[in-house]
Amino acid sequence: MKQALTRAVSRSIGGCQLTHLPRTEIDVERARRQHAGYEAALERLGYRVLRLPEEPELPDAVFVEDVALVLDELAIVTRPGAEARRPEAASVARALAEWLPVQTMAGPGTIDGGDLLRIDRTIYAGRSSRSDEAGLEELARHLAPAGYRVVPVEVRGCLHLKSAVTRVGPRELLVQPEWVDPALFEGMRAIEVAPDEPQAANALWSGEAAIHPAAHVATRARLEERGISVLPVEISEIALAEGAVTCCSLLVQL
Ligand code: CIR
Repeated sequence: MKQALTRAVSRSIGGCQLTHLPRTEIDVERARRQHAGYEAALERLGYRVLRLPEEPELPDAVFVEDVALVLDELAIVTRPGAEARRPEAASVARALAEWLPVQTMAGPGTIDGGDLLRIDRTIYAGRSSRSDEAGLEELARHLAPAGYRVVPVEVRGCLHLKSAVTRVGPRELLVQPEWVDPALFEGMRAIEVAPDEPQAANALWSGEAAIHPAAHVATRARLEERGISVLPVEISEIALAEGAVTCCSLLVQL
Protein backbone atom coordinates (compact mmCIF):
# COMPACT_ATOMS: atom_id res chain seq x y z
CA MET A 1 0.00 0.00 0.00
CA LYS A 2 1.13 3.55 -0.75
CA GLN A 3 0.68 5.92 2.18
CA ALA A 4 1.26 9.69 2.24
CA LEU A 5 1.57 11.70 5.43
CA THR A 6 0.60 15.38 5.23
CA ARG A 7 -0.31 18.09 7.73
CA ALA A 8 -2.92 20.81 7.53
CA VAL A 9 -1.72 24.33 6.71
CA SER A 10 -1.18 26.29 9.91
CA ARG A 11 -3.18 29.48 10.50
CA SER A 12 0.21 31.05 11.37
CA ILE A 13 1.89 30.19 8.02
CA GLY A 14 2.39 33.92 7.41
CA GLY A 15 5.11 33.80 10.10
CA CYS A 16 7.08 31.10 8.25
CA GLN A 17 10.85 30.94 7.87
CA LEU A 18 12.03 32.81 4.76
CA THR A 19 15.51 32.70 3.27
CA HIS A 20 15.35 33.75 -0.38
CA LEU A 21 11.95 35.41 -0.62
CA PRO A 22 10.63 38.68 0.82
CA ARG A 23 7.71 38.33 3.25
CA THR A 24 4.35 38.83 1.59
CA GLU A 25 0.88 38.20 2.93
CA ILE A 26 -0.27 34.58 2.63
CA ASP A 27 -3.98 33.86 2.24
CA VAL A 28 -4.46 30.91 4.64
CA GLU A 29 -7.76 29.75 3.15
CA ARG A 30 -6.34 29.81 -0.38
CA ALA A 31 -3.24 27.93 0.82
CA ARG A 32 -5.56 25.33 2.40
CA ARG A 33 -7.55 24.90 -0.83
CA GLN A 34 -4.32 24.45 -2.78
CA HIS A 35 -3.07 21.97 -0.19
CA ALA A 36 -6.29 19.97 -0.55
CA GLY A 37 -5.73 19.94 -4.33
CA TYR A 38 -2.22 18.61 -3.73
CA GLU A 39 -3.60 15.84 -1.50
CA ALA A 40 -6.15 15.00 -4.21
CA ALA A 41 -3.26 14.64 -6.69
CA LEU A 42 -1.56 12.21 -4.29
CA GLU A 43 -4.79 10.22 -4.11
CA ARG A 44 -5.00 10.12 -7.91
CA LEU A 45 -1.54 8.57 -7.86
CA GLY A 46 -2.78 5.82 -5.57
CA TYR A 47 -1.71 7.15 -2.17
CA ARG A 48 -3.88 6.90 0.90
CA VAL A 49 -3.45 10.30 2.58
CA LEU A 50 -3.22 10.67 6.35
CA ARG A 51 -3.44 14.37 7.21
CA LEU A 52 -2.14 15.32 10.65
CA PRO A 53 -4.07 18.07 12.43
CA GLU A 54 -3.02 21.68 12.14
CA GLU A 55 -0.27 22.99 14.45
CA PRO A 56 -1.59 26.54 15.01
CA GLU A 57 1.64 27.75 16.62
CA LEU A 58 4.09 26.18 14.14
CA PRO A 59 4.00 28.22 10.90
CA ASP A 60 6.01 25.79 8.77
CA ALA A 61 4.46 22.54 10.05
CA VAL A 62 2.78 21.82 6.69
CA PHE A 63 6.27 21.10 5.29
CA VAL A 64 6.50 17.62 6.82
CA GLU A 65 9.27 16.52 4.46
CA ASP A 66 11.84 18.48 6.43
CA VAL A 67 11.46 16.56 9.68
CA ALA A 68 11.99 13.02 8.41
CA LEU A 69 13.61 10.78 5.83
CA VAL A 70 11.44 7.77 5.01
CA LEU A 71 13.12 4.71 3.53
CA ASP A 72 11.86 1.18 2.88
CA GLU A 73 12.93 -0.32 6.18
CA LEU A 74 13.17 2.65 8.57
CA ALA A 75 12.58 6.36 9.01
CA ILE A 76 15.01 8.89 10.42
CA VAL A 77 13.52 11.86 12.23
CA THR A 78 15.78 14.81 11.49
CA ARG A 79 16.91 17.78 13.54
CA PRO A 80 15.89 20.74 11.35
CA GLY A 81 18.33 23.57 10.81
CA ALA A 82 15.87 26.27 11.86
CA GLU A 83 15.47 25.91 15.63
CA ALA A 84 11.87 27.16 15.49
CA ARG A 85 10.98 24.14 13.33
CA ARG A 86 12.29 21.45 15.73
CA PRO A 87 8.98 21.11 17.65
CA GLU A 88 7.39 19.89 14.38
CA ALA A 89 9.25 16.59 14.59
CA ALA A 90 7.65 14.74 17.54
CA SER A 91 4.15 14.39 16.07
CA VAL A 92 5.54 13.24 12.71
CA ALA A 93 7.73 10.69 14.52
CA ARG A 94 4.66 9.30 16.31
CA ALA A 95 2.72 8.98 13.05
CA LEU A 96 5.60 7.27 11.24
CA ALA A 97 6.13 4.85 14.13
CA GLU A 98 2.75 3.29 13.28
CA TRP A 99 4.25 2.10 10.00
CA LEU A 100 7.98 1.47 10.39
CA PRO A 101 10.91 1.62 12.84
CA VAL A 102 11.92 5.19 13.62
CA GLN A 103 15.33 6.51 14.67
CA THR A 104 15.73 10.11 15.80
CA MET A 105 18.77 12.31 15.23
CA ALA A 106 20.39 13.31 18.50
CA GLY A 107 22.34 16.35 17.27
CA PRO A 108 24.22 18.63 17.60
CA GLY A 109 24.23 18.48 13.78
CA THR A 110 21.23 19.53 11.71
CA ILE A 111 19.45 18.21 8.62
CA ASP A 112 16.34 19.34 6.76
CA GLY A 113 14.67 16.53 4.84
CA GLY A 114 14.44 18.87 1.85
CA ASP A 115 18.19 18.42 1.51
CA LEU A 116 17.94 14.64 1.08
CA LEU A 117 17.49 13.09 -2.37
CA ARG A 118 17.25 9.33 -2.52
CA ILE A 119 18.37 7.45 -5.61
CA ASP A 120 18.15 3.73 -4.87
CA ARG A 121 20.60 3.02 -1.96
CA THR A 122 22.29 6.44 -2.18
CA ILE A 123 21.13 9.46 -0.22
CA TYR A 124 22.48 12.65 -1.79
CA ALA A 125 22.63 15.21 1.02
CA GLY A 126 22.83 18.93 0.33
CA ARG A 127 25.18 21.05 2.39
CA SER A 128 22.94 24.06 2.86
CA SER A 129 22.12 26.77 5.36
CA ARG A 130 19.93 24.10 7.08
CA SER A 131 22.01 20.91 6.86
CA ASP A 132 25.54 20.87 8.25
CA GLU A 133 28.53 18.54 8.26
CA ALA A 134 27.78 17.08 11.69
CA GLY A 135 24.20 16.40 10.61
CA LEU A 136 25.37 14.60 7.47
CA GLU A 137 27.78 12.52 9.54
CA GLU A 138 25.10 11.52 12.02
CA LEU A 139 22.74 10.63 9.19
CA ALA A 140 25.40 8.41 7.63
CA ARG A 141 25.85 6.60 10.98
CA HIS A 142 22.09 5.89 11.17
CA LEU A 143 21.91 4.66 7.58
CA ALA A 144 25.08 2.58 7.15
CA PRO A 145 23.70 -0.53 8.94
CA ALA A 146 20.73 -0.55 6.54
CA GLY A 147 23.08 -0.38 3.53
CA TYR A 148 22.56 3.23 2.45
CA ARG A 149 25.45 5.59 1.69
CA VAL A 150 25.29 9.34 2.19
CA VAL A 151 26.94 11.48 -0.51
CA PRO A 152 27.38 15.17 0.37
CA VAL A 153 26.46 17.60 -2.41
CA GLU A 154 27.22 21.31 -2.69
CA VAL A 155 24.22 23.53 -3.40
CA ARG A 156 24.22 27.28 -3.96
CA GLY A 157 21.60 29.98 -4.34
CA CYS A 158 18.60 28.00 -3.06
CA LEU A 159 17.08 26.76 0.19
CA HIS A 160 17.44 22.98 -0.14
CA LEU A 161 19.02 20.38 -2.42
CA LYS A 162 15.54 19.46 -3.63
CA SER A 163 14.93 23.09 -4.66
CA ALA A 164 17.70 22.37 -7.19
CA VAL A 165 17.14 18.76 -8.19
CA THR A 166 14.47 16.05 -7.87
CA ARG A 167 13.92 12.64 -9.39
CA VAL A 168 11.33 12.42 -12.18
CA GLY A 169 11.98 8.96 -13.61
CA PRO A 170 13.95 5.75 -13.10
CA ARG A 171 17.12 7.45 -14.44
CA GLU A 172 15.86 11.03 -14.89
CA LEU A 173 16.44 14.09 -12.74
CA LEU A 174 14.86 17.51 -13.08
CA VAL A 175 17.67 20.00 -12.43
CA GLN A 176 18.28 23.71 -12.04
CA PRO A 177 21.95 23.72 -13.16
CA GLU A 178 22.67 27.14 -11.64
CA TRP A 179 22.14 25.70 -8.16
CA VAL A 180 23.66 22.21 -8.37
CA ASP A 181 26.03 20.39 -10.72
CA PRO A 182 24.04 17.71 -12.60
CA ALA A 183 27.23 15.69 -13.15
CA LEU A 184 27.33 14.77 -9.45
CA PHE A 185 24.51 12.22 -9.79
CA GLU A 186 26.00 9.00 -11.14
CA GLY A 187 24.07 7.20 -13.84
CA MET A 188 21.28 9.78 -14.03
CA ARG A 189 20.17 11.91 -17.01
CA ALA A 190 19.43 15.57 -16.34
CA ILE A 191 16.40 17.41 -17.68
CA GLU A 192 17.02 21.12 -17.15
CA VAL A 193 14.31 23.52 -16.02
CA ALA A 194 13.25 26.14 -18.56
CA PRO A 195 15.60 29.16 -18.20
CA ASP A 196 12.80 31.55 -17.22
CA GLU A 197 11.49 29.14 -14.53
CA PRO A 198 14.33 28.95 -12.01
CA GLN A 199 12.08 27.58 -9.24
CA ALA A 200 10.78 24.66 -11.34
CA ALA A 201 13.14 21.83 -10.32
CA ASN A 202 10.99 20.53 -7.46
CA ALA A 203 8.72 17.70 -8.62
CA LEU A 204 7.27 14.81 -6.65
CA TRP A 205 7.60 11.57 -8.60
CA SER A 206 5.48 8.58 -7.63
CA GLY A 207 7.04 6.04 -9.94
CA GLU A 208 4.33 6.67 -12.57
CA ALA A 209 3.86 10.43 -12.74
CA ALA A 210 5.28 13.66 -11.35
CA ILE A 211 3.29 16.18 -9.33
CA HIS A 212 4.64 19.58 -10.40
CA PRO A 213 3.63 23.22 -9.80
CA ALA A 214 1.11 24.32 -12.43
CA ALA A 215 2.83 27.69 -12.88
CA HIS A 216 5.92 26.15 -14.51
CA VAL A 217 4.41 25.43 -17.93
CA ALA A 218 7.61 25.55 -19.98
CA THR A 219 9.36 23.06 -17.69
CA ARG A 220 6.25 20.86 -17.74
CA ALA A 221 6.51 20.78 -21.56
CA ARG A 222 10.14 19.66 -21.25
CA LEU A 223 9.11 16.81 -18.94
CA GLU A 224 6.28 15.73 -21.21
CA GLU A 225 8.59 15.79 -24.26
CA ARG A 226 10.71 13.24 -22.40
CA GLY A 227 7.69 11.00 -21.86
CA ILE A 228 7.15 11.92 -18.21
CA SER A 229 3.52 12.17 -17.22
CA VAL A 230 2.86 15.33 -15.17
CA LEU A 231 0.07 16.14 -12.72
CA PRO A 232 0.09 19.95 -12.38
CA VAL A 233 -1.01 21.37 -9.01
CA GLU A 234 -1.67 24.99 -8.11
CA ILE A 235 0.61 25.86 -5.15
CA SER A 236 1.20 29.59 -5.64
CA GLU A 237 0.22 30.46 -2.06
CA ILE A 238 2.39 27.71 -0.54
CA ALA A 239 5.28 28.93 -2.73
CA LEU A 240 5.11 32.29 -0.91
CA ALA A 241 6.32 30.36 2.18
CA GLU A 242 9.21 28.91 0.10
CA GLY A 243 7.44 25.58 -0.11
CA ALA A 244 7.01 23.41 -3.19
CA VAL A 245 5.63 19.93 -3.87
CA THR A 246 8.03 17.45 -2.27
CA CYS A 247 7.99 19.31 1.03
CA CYS A 248 4.27 18.85 1.73
CA SER A 249 4.30 15.07 2.18
CA LEU A 250 6.23 12.04 3.36
CA LEU A 251 5.64 8.93 1.25
CA VAL A 252 5.66 5.51 2.84
CA GLN A 253 5.56 2.21 0.95
CA LEU A 254 3.89 -0.36 3.19
C1 CIR B 1 11.33 26.96 5.64
O1 CIR B 1 12.04 27.91 5.28
O2 CIR B 1 11.73 26.10 6.40
C2 CIR B 1 9.91 26.90 5.10
N1 CIR B 1 9.37 28.22 5.03
C3 CIR B 1 9.89 26.24 3.74
C4 CIR B 1 10.35 24.81 3.79
C5 CIR B 1 10.20 24.12 2.49
N2 CIR B 1 10.67 22.80 2.60
C6 CIR B 1 11.13 22.09 1.58
O3 CIR B 1 11.21 22.57 0.47
N3 CIR B 1 11.54 20.87 1.84
